[in-house]
Amino acid sequence: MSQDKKIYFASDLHLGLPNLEKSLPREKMFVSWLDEIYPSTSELYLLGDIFDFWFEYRRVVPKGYTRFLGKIAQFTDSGIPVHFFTGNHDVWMFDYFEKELGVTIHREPIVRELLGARFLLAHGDGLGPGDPGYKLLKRIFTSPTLQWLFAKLHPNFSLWFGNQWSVSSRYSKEITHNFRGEEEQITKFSRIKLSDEHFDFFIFGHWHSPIIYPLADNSNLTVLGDWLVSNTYGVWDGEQFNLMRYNPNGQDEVISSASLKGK
Ligand SMILES: [Mn+2]
Repeated sequence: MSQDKKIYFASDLHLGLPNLEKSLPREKMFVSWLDEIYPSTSELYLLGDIFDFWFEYRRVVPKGYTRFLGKIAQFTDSGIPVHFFTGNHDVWMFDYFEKELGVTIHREPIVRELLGARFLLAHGDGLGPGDPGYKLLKRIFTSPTLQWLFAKLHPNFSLWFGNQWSVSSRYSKEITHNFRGEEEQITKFSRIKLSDEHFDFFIFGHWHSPIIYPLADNSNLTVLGDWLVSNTYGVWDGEQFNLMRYNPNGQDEVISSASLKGK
């Protein structure tokens, strides 16, 4: 890898799961990873489900996460762009993080040219053909009316309720999802995109199984994994994309890599 600055990708921290106390060691580990990458980071992408449940009121936000939020502020205050994607668990991040932390929030997949390669980045839920039930649920969750009504609830109740809902939702139970290759919605989605235009890398969170899956000779799909079991992240230096496992006590382990090939 070159010594130049790199772009880092991580997702599915699920901070707060199952409660603040038990999530604290995970938060501290993630912050120590952020400390390690800080000197070499040119940009940081967090691809969703950062929080297991998040809902912000106009004047009130959930307790906790101060170490994580402070570290993110250190990145943005020193001019490193940080991107938050909303996941299916933290779809209700409104403008607090943009105003307070200076991060950019993305609610839809984005296309980016990063150090000479074309990326499509998304959390990964509700993409591709099919799954009408989930897509309907997502429409309900993003409805301004429902959000307005939810904000009328007392925070002690709404945040308790949201946390209960989140812990019992199917994605918390299915922590280790086995990637099923061509069967996956994100694979189908990526292939449809790829038939229109070229992408070197598709990067997703959501599925909690760290993998680089080749779509074509010069195009790869990555699922970043999570910080509940895998502690994995992606790093791109302009030549090679590595999927890595963070080791707080030594060298990080390379799980899989893909290099940029001629288009
Ligand atoms: Mn998740």
